[in-house]
Amino acid sequence: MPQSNLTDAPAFQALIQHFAEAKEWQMRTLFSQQSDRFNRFSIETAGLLLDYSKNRLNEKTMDLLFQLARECDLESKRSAMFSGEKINTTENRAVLHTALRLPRGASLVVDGQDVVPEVHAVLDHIKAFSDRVRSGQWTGCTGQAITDIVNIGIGGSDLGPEMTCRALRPFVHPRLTMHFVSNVDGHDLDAVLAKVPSESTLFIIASKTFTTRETMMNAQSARSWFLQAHAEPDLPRHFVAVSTNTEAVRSFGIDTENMFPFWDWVGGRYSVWSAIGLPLALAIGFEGFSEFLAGAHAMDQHFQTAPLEKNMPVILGLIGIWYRNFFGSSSLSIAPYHQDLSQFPAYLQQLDMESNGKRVTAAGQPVSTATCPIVWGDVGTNGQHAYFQLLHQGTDVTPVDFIAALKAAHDLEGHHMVLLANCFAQSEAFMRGKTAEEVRVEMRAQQIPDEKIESLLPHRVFPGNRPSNTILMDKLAPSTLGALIALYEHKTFVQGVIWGINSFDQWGVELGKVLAKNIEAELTGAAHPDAHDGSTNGLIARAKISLSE
Ligand code: G6Q
Repeated sequence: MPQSNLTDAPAFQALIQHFAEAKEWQMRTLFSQQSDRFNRFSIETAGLLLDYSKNRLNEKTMDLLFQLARECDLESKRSAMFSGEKINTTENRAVLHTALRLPRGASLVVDGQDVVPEVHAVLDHIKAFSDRVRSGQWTGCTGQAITDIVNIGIGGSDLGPEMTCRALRPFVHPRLTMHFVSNVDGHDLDAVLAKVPSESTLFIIASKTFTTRETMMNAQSARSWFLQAHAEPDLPRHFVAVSTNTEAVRSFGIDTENMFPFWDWVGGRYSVWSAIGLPLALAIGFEGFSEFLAGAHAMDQHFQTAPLEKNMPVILGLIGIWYRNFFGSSSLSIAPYHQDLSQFPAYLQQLDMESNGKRVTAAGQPVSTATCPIVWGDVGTNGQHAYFQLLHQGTDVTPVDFIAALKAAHDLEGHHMVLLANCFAQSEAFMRGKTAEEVRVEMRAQQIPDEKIESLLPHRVFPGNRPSNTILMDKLAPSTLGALIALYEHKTFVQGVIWGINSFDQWGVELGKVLAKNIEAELTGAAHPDAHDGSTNGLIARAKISLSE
């Protein structure tokens, strides 16, 4: 039932009623009443386990949430995405990152054309190129094998390759060092150029449009830097491009033979599976990249075929709806207990907040409920020594997603057990909290006088009942990373469908691409003292004083 207002959906109304009761529940009680709660509220697929038992919900909550998903036509909207319907209506585009992970031989016809052969033609090109670079057959202009790869891109053309290359660090070719430059702030490029030898560095200019100001400026500066030491005909051995804009790539001086294309139906934040993933293929090899795609494809198949009740991305998405729209949680913390996933929270921040940070429905009407929460986080155990204070004892209830790998990729003794123990202990502490009586017993055992105990008591009590999910994998490898990213992509899709928004445009980001142009001209050229508000005029005038010194 496509309702005009989400709040009018019968299941939404039933959830409001149900929440009046559920908000009083204590998870400690739920666990003591249901000894098999872990079995009831956990699911395993595509190499990932999701334990969602430490949440303020029961079977009825989930049933109502599944009903809500059905009333929002989740199943038909899911089919529409997978079959290539133009669900990104404001840009009139299909949304087909899932087609990038289809195996060779599959078929998906969009606008009368099967896209799978094109996808695999680009993958073949990526394979041939990455094999040559990794084997040392592709050399720089002095005949040296490539030692350093610099990806220049921003947003979706940076976060995916950088996050995945970092996540799969143990799989990276030992001769290759990966670098990522995104910020127009010259300190970013300058720091990388200071480290890399021009004769053995390969630059990848990654931009879907090949017009993004930051990327083009960094690319031009990298080109000038290169030409200080080498000649123009040497450029093609050191600069390749990933783009949809052949003309702009050619006029930059890149041989279009070394251009890796993708398509308008691949959104920036969903593009790591396309040629935008070239740095990852170079770093871990094409076989590893194929496993990464296969991991995501396994999650796609699960999402596409499993009933809602046994569907991991659906469950994860609906739990998020429960906290956002009923408990009023305005943020979601991502806590990977894995150093190599240090960029994963930032990656999810873009995926989720750029997709679902919307205030009107796909039909252009104001939404009737809150939409995307703020997504943030950092690796454990580091976060425990910083902002976890607020998560334990602050005034807001912030749901947390814990992510951990059961096996480590190092053999340093003891570390991994300590890491895992901390991960599990934190989710337990969020759930249980610590009652006044438990604090008293603990302090008495430490021989602390009663008077002192009572004065410290309010500070040492933990309310608990704070929800979390835990996602476990055997080890962080190309296939599990692929499945993990796809899990969150589909979770984002599920929530976008419930909120009735277009998760695949980004007009707020487009605005940023044009806003600075006028001010840039004013900073470097003639001032227009009255062009802006008083504050902006004042800042421009003050900057010009320093810039002219
Ligand atoms: C992603 C966004 C945005 C985009 C960048 C880079 O979904 O649209 O982050 O990826 O602005 O754009 P180009 O690849 O066109 O340079």
